[in-house]
Amino acid sequence: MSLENFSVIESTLREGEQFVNAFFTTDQKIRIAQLLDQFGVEYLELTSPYASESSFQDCCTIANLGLKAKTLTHTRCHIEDAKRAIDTGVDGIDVVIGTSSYLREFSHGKSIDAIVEIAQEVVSWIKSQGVEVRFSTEDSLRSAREDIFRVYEAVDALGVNRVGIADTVGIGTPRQIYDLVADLRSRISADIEFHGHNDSGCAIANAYAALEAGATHIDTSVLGIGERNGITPLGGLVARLYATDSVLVEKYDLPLLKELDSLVAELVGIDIPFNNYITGFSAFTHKAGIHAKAVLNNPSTYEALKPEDFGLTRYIHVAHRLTGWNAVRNRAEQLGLELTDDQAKMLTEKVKEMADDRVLTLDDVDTLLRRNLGGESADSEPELEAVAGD
Ligand code: HCA
Ligand code: CU
Repeated sequence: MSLENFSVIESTLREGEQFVNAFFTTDQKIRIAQLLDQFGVEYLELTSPYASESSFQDCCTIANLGLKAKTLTHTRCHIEDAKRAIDTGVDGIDVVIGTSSYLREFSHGKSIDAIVEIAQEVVSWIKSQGVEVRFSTEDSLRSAREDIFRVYEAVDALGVNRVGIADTVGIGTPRQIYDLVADLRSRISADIEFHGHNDSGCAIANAYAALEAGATHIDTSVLGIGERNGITPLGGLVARLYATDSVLVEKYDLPLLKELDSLVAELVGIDIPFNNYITGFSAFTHKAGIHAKAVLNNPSTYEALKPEDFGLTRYIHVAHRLTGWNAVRNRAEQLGLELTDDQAKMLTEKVKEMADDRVLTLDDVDTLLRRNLGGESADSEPELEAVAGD
């Protein structure tokens, strides 16, 4: 199992550019690349230089930024594409060809024999140029296993650095991925990369299963952006690995995740989803009174991830009818107000009463606390109209 020894191939600047809203200027690509490099990803995958003239120029620019991360570009399995890729100065080339019957029939029209032949030609040529080469079979999950293994074994014999399994349509389950990777692991010596789409919600679990089965490289993008609903998100993979053992991701500058997610969300014109791993706005918010009480005593009761390790803070949501008196008292303490147990319980009942009528704000609760503890008797009825304040 290679959980201890994995690398991220960060593909925001390749797969991510295939997200419907994505258009990155050169400067924006540089910002993304530099921030990902600072975060500590091991590889950056860049759009094929064959895609357009500025894609070529941007590839050259990023390959020459002097980043710690290795730069890769992504190409079809053609010698001309590979030549153009070499001209950019990247550290490696990720080659891909479709092996499923769908793609063989409706995309490039090649037989498996023809794929093996061209794969050998392209991989040998790239190797002769002294850069890393990865060979991946697009739509691996809907390809016949004997077909993809023939291709992988042929390129493995040539000394390819990595072979890639691509769940192009997001159809695989963790068990299928585990089984496929484990089988492949026993047949070849090259490293194994996994690229998984999220159409059916398994992209993170599948990436994790691939690592458990012996894969060493996982493709990600920031927020998971990519074709359709995207691929394994960088933050989600980090959350998954951290929850297993935070040591696994200590090599990364975790507080930069928030900046990365915010930057990419802004550049592609979306919000960070509320339920996003680590950086979603409610990722560290506790609401029900029972949860709040336990979290105030020991955050691990309801937190698998420590917000402080990501430069974030937890939030106890007080102003609602599920609240509890420990949470209310804690809020009072934050305001510098001392509450006896009885006062806390009585004021909590008032919060619940008010919250049964309408949505409360934290200001409402603060006003109630201040009124009742700032001189006025705790028994006096809060002026609900005035407290509403909105
Ligand atoms: C693509 C398809 C791809 C390739 C993945 C890979 C996929 O847009 O070229 O190179 O391993 O999902 O199959 O992203
Ligand atoms: Cu993809």
